[in-house]
Amino acid sequence: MNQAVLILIKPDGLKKSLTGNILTRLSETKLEIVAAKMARVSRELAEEHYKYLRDKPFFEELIKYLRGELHDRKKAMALIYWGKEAIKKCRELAGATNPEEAEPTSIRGAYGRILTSGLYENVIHVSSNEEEAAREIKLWFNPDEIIVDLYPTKENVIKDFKKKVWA
Ligand code: IDP
Ligand code: MG
Repeated sequence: MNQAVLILIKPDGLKKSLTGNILTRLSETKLEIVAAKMARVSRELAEEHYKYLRDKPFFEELIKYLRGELHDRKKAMALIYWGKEAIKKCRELAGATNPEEAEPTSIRGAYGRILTSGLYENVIHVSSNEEEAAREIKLWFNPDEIIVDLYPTKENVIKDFKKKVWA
């Protein structure tokens, strides 16, 4: 069964110029990239993304981290990988949440660090199960930004809808 997984290259990954390295590592999975974009991360998006951690003492710093406020990089790169066992394959390559405990050859083991505050700066996000992947993908992407049909959609007719187009 094909699975979709949301990958985020977090602002520390971008600041350390790791995009190429990370995409090369992920290409080992032979999965297909079905969506990709740079995103500005609003507070609403960051809080919704990490809502299950709302009660943790590091939550506020985690939101700042994902928004790029700790790295002077107000952006993240969002990608969807698609294929067989996509979640397991990508999480294995990413390594453990705590970069000190991650396999040294994993992405987080190689490039992550722990801040003196205790926050894990671990370079990438990878959805951890199918339910989380669906929730996160719908949060970060619109259906027309993804080149395969992942989840059911509906058509909305929006009257007087304003949208920027090329001049
Ligand atoms: P995951 O990213 O491996 O799925 P989650 O538990 O979903 O791990 O945590 C989300 C993010 O929150 C982590 O990637 C890390 O940046 C941060 N984080 C999680 N647990 C801790 C912790 O115990 N201390 C510091 N930061 C943490
Ligand atoms: Mg998680």
